[in-house]
Amino acid sequence: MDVENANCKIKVSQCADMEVLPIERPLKVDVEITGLDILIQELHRMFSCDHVNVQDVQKVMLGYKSNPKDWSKFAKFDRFRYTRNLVDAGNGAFNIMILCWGAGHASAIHDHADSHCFMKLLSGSLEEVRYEWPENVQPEVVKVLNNNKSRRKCCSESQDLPDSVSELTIDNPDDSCQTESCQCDRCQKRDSDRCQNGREYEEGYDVRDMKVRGRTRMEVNDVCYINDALGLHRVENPSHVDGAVSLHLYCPPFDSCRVFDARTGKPTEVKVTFWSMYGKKIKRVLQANEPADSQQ
Ligand code: 2CO
Ligand code: FE2
Repeated sequence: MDVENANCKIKVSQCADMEVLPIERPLKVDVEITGLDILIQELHRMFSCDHVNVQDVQKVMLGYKSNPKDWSKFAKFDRFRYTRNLVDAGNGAFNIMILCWGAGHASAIHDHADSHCFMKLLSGSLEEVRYEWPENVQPEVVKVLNNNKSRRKCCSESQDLPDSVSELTIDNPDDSCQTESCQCDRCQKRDSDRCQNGREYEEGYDVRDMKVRGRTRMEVNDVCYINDALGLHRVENPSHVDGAVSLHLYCPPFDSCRVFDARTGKPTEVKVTFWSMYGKKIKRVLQANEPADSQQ
């Protein structure tokens, strides 16, 4: 099974035979969806079946042409960060929300908690940057896929890593040196950079720069899809002036995910929250032990 036919009614790691193939060719849109309420109805109809094809969801989302009259009641912005506004709880099988991105607002690098994420741009423009998972924080689905790949080599191209090394591996910008004890020029520079960056580096998290897999500029009505097998991402409104609005569908819904430090790759579990539900702003009281910034 490939990702296009993957069943997005179930978590990504349960689609065990799914290959990591991003959907790159343009999809033919053969449906016309005449309003947001019709789109939501159609999604309810699709998700009432046991098997929901990833590509079919993308097609109906593409079939809807954004009209602010449909969604402006849900589009609530904050001055400081992007907001998540619940539109429909999808009978518990999926959820639909509108995200509002003020000028320059961005998410952290994050995963999608083993769910399928569909995203359609309704207004403005957004840049999506995809990242590889840090070497030591692979999700289950990626571990399974990687088992089939050939083992990587150490600095000397001919030298296979001894079995014990896999436990000690650290990540490295050029992706070829794997041992802590290696004394080649690149590794010596790596060690000296570590000492010079003025702070303790996190034990076990030394990717420093998360590896970028690709960038996509989204324009109004574009739809993109991501799941944990395809990597991590960060989304940003690149405009210094205009806001952006996007429509997201997550299946299954999730209320926490992991964010990743862009320098070290260290993950932190965060709760995801709503700024408004069904058009009504949420009144929230922060708990004493709750981090103030609980969005990605
Ligand atoms: N996943 C992020 C969120 O739900 C938005 S980035 O696009 O998937 O807050
Ligand atoms: Fe996301």
